[in-house]
Amino acid sequence: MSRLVVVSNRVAPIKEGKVAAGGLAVGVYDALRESGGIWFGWNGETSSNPMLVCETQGNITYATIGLTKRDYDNYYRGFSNATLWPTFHYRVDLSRYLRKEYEGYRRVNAMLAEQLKPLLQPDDIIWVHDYHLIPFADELRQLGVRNRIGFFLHIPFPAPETLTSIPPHNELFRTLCAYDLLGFQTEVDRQAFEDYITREVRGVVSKNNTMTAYGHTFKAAAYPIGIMPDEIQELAASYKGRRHISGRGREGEPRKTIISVDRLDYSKGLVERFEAYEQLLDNYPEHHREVEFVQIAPTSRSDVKTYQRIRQQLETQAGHINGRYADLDWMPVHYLNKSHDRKILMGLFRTASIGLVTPLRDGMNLVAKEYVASQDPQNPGVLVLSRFAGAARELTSALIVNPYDRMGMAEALDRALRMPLAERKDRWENMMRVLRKQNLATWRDDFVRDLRGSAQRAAAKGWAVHAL
Ligand code: GDG
Repeated sequence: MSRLVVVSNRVAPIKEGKVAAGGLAVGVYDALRESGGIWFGWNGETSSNPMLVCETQGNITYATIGLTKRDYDNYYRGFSNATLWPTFHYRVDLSRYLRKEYEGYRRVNAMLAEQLKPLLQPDDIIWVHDYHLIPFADELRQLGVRNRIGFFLHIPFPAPETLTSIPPHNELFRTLCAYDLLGFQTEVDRQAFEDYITREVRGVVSKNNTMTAYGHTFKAAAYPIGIMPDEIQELAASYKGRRHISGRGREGEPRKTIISVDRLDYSKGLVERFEAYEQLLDNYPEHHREVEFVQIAPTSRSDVKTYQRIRQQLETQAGHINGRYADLDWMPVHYLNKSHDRKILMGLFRTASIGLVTPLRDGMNLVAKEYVASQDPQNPGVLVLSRFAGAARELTSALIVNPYDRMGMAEALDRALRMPLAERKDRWENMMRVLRKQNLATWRDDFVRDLRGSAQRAAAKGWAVHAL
């Protein structure tokens, strides 16, 4: 079997047998372990003289390199996270464009391609991840690399009108067409990409998701990322450690917990969610003292200004709700910026009556899937899920809400708090079936199979499948 080379913005070596890391890292790691190969990317650090470092564990080589401060500012903080991230999440209002940052983005992609090229073998297949690395295949091609290269976009692919607000969109998406296989989270994202290709560049779409644009023929399809639901079920059930101490309600019953876990990011809809929770307390006084809301939001990208602003806003909102409603023995909102061990999180999900997952836009949202997988089959909680999360395409038995509708969300929370056991079980079983069918292994295997398949087709046609 040919080797797999995974390229991602961040590389975090995983120690054998450790399950602490998030789902994606584990899925990619498993694929690498199966076929052997390289995991290549940024080591997460800045340095004045970055050098490639290779570390081999078993059949996987971790090849990582630092970034100069200038490259970090332009490529990572700048074009990736201040232009592409907001625009792809439909927040053109938060997006900025600076030509020097785009140049830095292109420069880093070119540098990374140059660093990877000497490590490649002729029949390696290369799997590139996410929006930081759109031009990566094009840079490799310019260096003469002819291996098969696939790309998976973890975030949404927006409608063409939104994309065209990025000034160099034409050049950027021309480079995207240098891949052999493009993977999106949902059919909606794939369709948006097709719309861009047909409307903006007059590309041609043929059968089996094959497209031709800018002189390249490639395949574009949806590969929804999943989790390993049975492993999470086991992890959540085995957690015996410290739990969230929720007091007792008016009748002496334990309070019901509503839980949300997100990176602190404006795309996750935290502000709107806090407003909806306040609306629940305003509209339904019968839930006072009977319910509490736990929001875990580890900070991310804290050196980007918009992220500092949202943090301040949430602190104000949490203080405001608690100021209005808290009592000596009841704290309606618990807002925690600390990150938690994965096992603790899954344990908390299991005890929470409601998983509240309401992003304004999200490629997939693994938290929604993890909440469902953590539930006690005999007494499952209710998932309240935004229609704008990719996960809503699969988890149709959740209570689906529009995060812009504060009143609608408060009604859904009230309904979830009252939902009878039989209905909760029914919805949960439907969702577990979906999670088991389309899990992390199927996501990985489907993508890698299609990428290998395209390599075999190329070889059969006598195309060069080797690094020149
Ligand atoms: C991107 C896309 C897409 C969170 N807090 C803690 C913690 N987490 C874990 C969760 C989950 C992961 O982080 C977050 O994944 P999401 O999918 O929810 O969101 P993004 O980070 O934005 O991921 C997204 C994903 O890529 C995969 O393709 O679904 O749409 O934006 O696994 O559990 N884990 C631990 N402590 C925490 O405090 N251990």
